[in-house]
Order: sequence, then C-alpha cells, then structure tokens
Amino acid sequence: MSSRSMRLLAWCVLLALSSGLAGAEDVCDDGGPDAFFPTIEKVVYDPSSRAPLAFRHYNAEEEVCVKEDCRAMKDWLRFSVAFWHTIRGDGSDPFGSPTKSWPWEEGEMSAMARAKVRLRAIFEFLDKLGVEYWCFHDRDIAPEGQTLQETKANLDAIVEQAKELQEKHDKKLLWGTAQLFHHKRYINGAATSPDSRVYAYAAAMVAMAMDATKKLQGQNFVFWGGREGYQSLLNSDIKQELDQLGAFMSAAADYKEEIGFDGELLIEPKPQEPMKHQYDFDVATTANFLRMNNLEGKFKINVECNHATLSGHSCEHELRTASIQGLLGNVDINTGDPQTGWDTDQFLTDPVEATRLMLTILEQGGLGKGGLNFDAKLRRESVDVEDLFYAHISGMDAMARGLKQAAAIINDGSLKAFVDSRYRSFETFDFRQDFKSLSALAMASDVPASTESGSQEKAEILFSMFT
Ligand code: XLS
Ligand code: NI
Ligand code: NI
Repeated sequence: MSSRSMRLLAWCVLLALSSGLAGAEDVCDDGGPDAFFPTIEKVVYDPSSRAPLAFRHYNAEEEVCVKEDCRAMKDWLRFSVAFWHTIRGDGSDPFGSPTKSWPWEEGEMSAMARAKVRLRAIFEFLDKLGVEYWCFHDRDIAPEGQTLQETKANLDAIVEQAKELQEKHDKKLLWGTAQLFHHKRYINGAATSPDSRVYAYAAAMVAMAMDATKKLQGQNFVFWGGREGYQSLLNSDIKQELDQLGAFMSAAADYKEEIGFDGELLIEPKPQEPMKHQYDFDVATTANFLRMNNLEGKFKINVECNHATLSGHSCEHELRTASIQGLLGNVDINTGDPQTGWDTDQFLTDPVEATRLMLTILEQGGLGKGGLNFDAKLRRESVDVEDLFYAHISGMDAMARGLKQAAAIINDGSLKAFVDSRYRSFETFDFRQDFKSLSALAMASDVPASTESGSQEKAEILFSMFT
C-alpha cells in the first residue's frame, strides 16, 4: 500500500473509532484507484511481451467465431474472481498458520470496517485484471452478528456498498451463495442436519443470501453442500437426510419464484471433503437427485474441475455428462494435483485440458448465465500481491487458448465428422424398436463377425492438430 493510502486508511480508522458512530467508516476515502495494488498497472494484451504481467492469449474484445456464432472472448469466457480465495485466502492449512499479509488486512478496525475495506480491494483487483464478474459467499463479505437480525443487518450494509462499487467499477455478480459449512452448528450438516433448528437456520441463511444476490443482480445462485453428507452410516439415516435435502431444495426453488430472482439455481457436486461422503457426489448423482425430487428445469449444475477428479472422473466427463442433459450452467475452473488426493484448488494452466473443456462449452453454445469462476487459490508459499495477478493471468490465458483451439476444432469439423461417421449405420436404422423386431432383423442378417476400428489414435491426431 502506498504511504498516501496508508495515511488515508489510518485517518479513516481513527475517525471511525473516535466517532463511535455506526457506519462512521463509510466516510473513509477509498484510497484511490491504487490503494491495494500500487505496483500493478492494468494488465494488457501483448502477445509479444516477455513480461509476466501481460496476457499473451486473452484479448477481451477479440471476436471468436464458432461457426456463425461470433462473440468477444470475454463473452464466451465470462471470467469471475472468487472473493473467498483471492481476497480472503490467507494461506493457512491444517499444518500451519496464515502466510499472507495482504494490504486489506492491515491495521486494527471493526469487523464491519474490515469487510468494507476488503470489498474495495476486490474491485481494484477486477479493474486491474480486466475481469467483469465476481462471486461470494455471504460470510466472505459480511461478518456474522450476535443474532440473526444483526447478521442480516451486516449483510444488508455490505450489499449496499457492493451495489455502489459494482456500478462505479462497471462490474457484475456471477453468483452468490450461502456458506453453510464453516460454523460448528453445521458439523452434522445444514439442510441434512438431524437438528431441525439447524435446518430452519440454514433456510433463513439461504433466503438472506438469495435476497442479497438478487439485489446485486447476480446471474446465478449456487448450492455447495460441504457438510451435506455423512461420516458414518452407523449413525446416519440417509433416507431421512436425502428427503430433507429434497424438501430444502424445493423450498429454495419456490423462494426464487416468490422473490422474483431471475438468476439460475446451480448445485455444485463434490464427492467428499470435508465429509467422507457428500450427497451431491457428481453430476450423475445430482441429476438423479433432481429427478427424484421433481426439480428438473429448476436447477442446473456448477461443475468444479477439481471436484470432478476427486469423484474419479475427468472434468471433461463431468461437463459432457451435464451438457447432454441440459444441466451445464457454470464451471468452477480449477484443477487438482495428480499426486495429491484432495481439493488443492489450483489454477488450471494446461491449454490442452482447457481445449477439451471449451469443446463441450462451445458445442452447447456457451454457458448462458454462467461463466468460468476461478475457484482457485495461490499456493501457500506464494505471498506477494503480484502472485494473485500471475495466477489469474495464467488461468485466463490458458482458457483463452482453449477457447481459440476448441473453436478451430469445431470450425474445421474433421473431428466431429469422424465421430459421426462411427454411427453412420444408425442413419437408416431405427434403434427404438422392441426386442422381437430387433431379433427378427438380426435373424434375417449375417452374423456380424467383427466391427470397424474405433481409431482413438486418429481422433487424438484430429484433436492435437489444433493444440
Ligand atoms: C469448495 C467449493 C466452494 C464452492 C462454493 O470446495 O468449491 O468453494 O464453490 O461454496
Ligand atoms: Ni467451487
Ligand atoms: Ni472446491
């Protein structure tokens, strides 16, 4: 932080403390456009640059055409910064204390004054990075109060400030969510808790967070059930818990209609961590949950890549499985570490992987109201504010390469033509027949001695010609 902004902040905190007036910190100057990242200029696209703080592939306004559908890169990709990792991530892990000393955590101040400073930090970050969207949990942006009423008042005040900042900086909310996993009241779950008081409390929190998301014109609202699962089947009635979850999600969908929130509701699957088993295990399990509870058409899915791999799938598999059912709404774009078996939430920097993911996204005509949310964090050892920029830049460049390469594969058409050709025998064959007629057809034909090659290797060449 520059000495000017340090002085301003100190003055401001002093005023807030001495006045004792509620909201006195609102009078604080925001420290100007360089209050938190004074060493960083706006990141620009410069393909020939050797400077790490530049985009070599992401060129926000550059048009990319998928057949006749031409959009600016920023509109295909719809990048979003995650408040919880980028602003609140402190580098702590189960073995060690925080490692970051971010400028927005400096000095003593009330929890609400701090929340307001943090909020200003993300908008400066978004400006300098050139990203349009952000995402939050209610508890990332506003502290919990002593009572539910106070918690609501805190959130309302912060949402008011966020609304102003969104307008001032021309930014948008990709999604909001309720954080129903951190506090010890959620040890046995939120919607799936055996304690009915916790169930009702969780509903109140979702209602509050959805109100906040609506107020900020959020495009989506996410449900990630971190504690919705079990540690042991010996002490759990999973039929009861799944029924509770179904009723809770139905009530959430009704609430959306009641308040006139026109964003998409999204469920984010994850197989485990923190619970040993989580109910929204993967896309297929979540799709089945929606059908069992007559919730088709009311929810889509937010696929997180690192969750996909934790469930034993690839991210590509999860995107495709959601997409073919009309359920792919958003991607939490990150990756794990092949040698580490948990949710390491790393930035996805592999352009070949990015191309595989963008293929599905482009084939379904983009993500609609959804986007690519960087649910990704710095390594514990990365402690400079510049690292936050390096991380997002490499993630954005990788996805931009993925976008261009996937568009080229689709526009070329050879891979699709090859896949289609494998199914050509069905062009003149109705497979929706009963076994009697199929048996009759088989009886009247030659016994198939073999069938043609799958030629995966050829498909790999048709893919790698563009990557
Ligand atoms: C945690 C999840 C979380 C959700 C939002 O693993 O990815 O960050 O995206 O609650
Ligand atoms: Ni996520
Ligand atoms: Ni995650």
